[in-house]
Amino acid sequence: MIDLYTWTTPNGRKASIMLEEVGLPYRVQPVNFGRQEQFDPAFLKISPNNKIPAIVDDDGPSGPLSVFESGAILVYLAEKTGKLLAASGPERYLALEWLNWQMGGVGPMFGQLGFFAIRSEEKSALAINRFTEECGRLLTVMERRLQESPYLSGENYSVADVISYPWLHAGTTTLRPALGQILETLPSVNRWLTAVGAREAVKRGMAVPKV
Ligand SMILES: N[C@@H](CCC(=O)N[C@@H](CS)C(=O)NCC(=O)O)C(=O)O
Repeated sequence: MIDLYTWTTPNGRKASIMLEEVGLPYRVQPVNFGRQEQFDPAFLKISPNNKIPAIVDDDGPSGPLSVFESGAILVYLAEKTGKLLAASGPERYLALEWLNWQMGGVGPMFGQLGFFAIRSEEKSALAINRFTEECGRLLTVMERRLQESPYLSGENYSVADVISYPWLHAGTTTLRPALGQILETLPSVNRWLTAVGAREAVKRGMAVPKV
């Protein structure tokens, strides 16, 4: 059995979508930010960066294994099941490129845009402009990629799509007021959002945790 430590945020949902996609049984362990549970010493042993998501797999390669950072979790689950990441060859590296593009770009930039444009009481025009511009740039990179192929890593749905979906979805909901009209001008990104969002595993993963 796998324990998933998560909360109601885009980064947490990358891991729940992946668990739903690969069909492994898992138990949800909510880490309630309202109660600051991400700083509990027991959780820090699993996730030393005090962030969700993290997993503990009782049935790891050589006994129980904990994994933090969503990119590492998705690669671990893909390799455990042989799903959503090619074992070798160009397709594997394309998926890892776009997975890391999300990890280093979309996740942090969309997260900072949410902080400066929406959650922060003090509004810094410099920070808001900087992150709006960078998010817009990342979205146009994604549009160009999705004009070439149905999914981020090519012909097949992969870990790169799973890891990107929750932040792109946030772009259409909570971050929509900050991003403005840009998403509406990107037909391939919208086609991808509709296709990925229609997957049953994605719908189930996006509803985790139930609070
Ligand atoms: N790079 C990390 C980012 C994880 C992350 O930022 N998680 C946020 C929620 S979306 C968190 O746990 N925040 C709690 C805190 O900062 O105290 C990943 O992708 O796993």
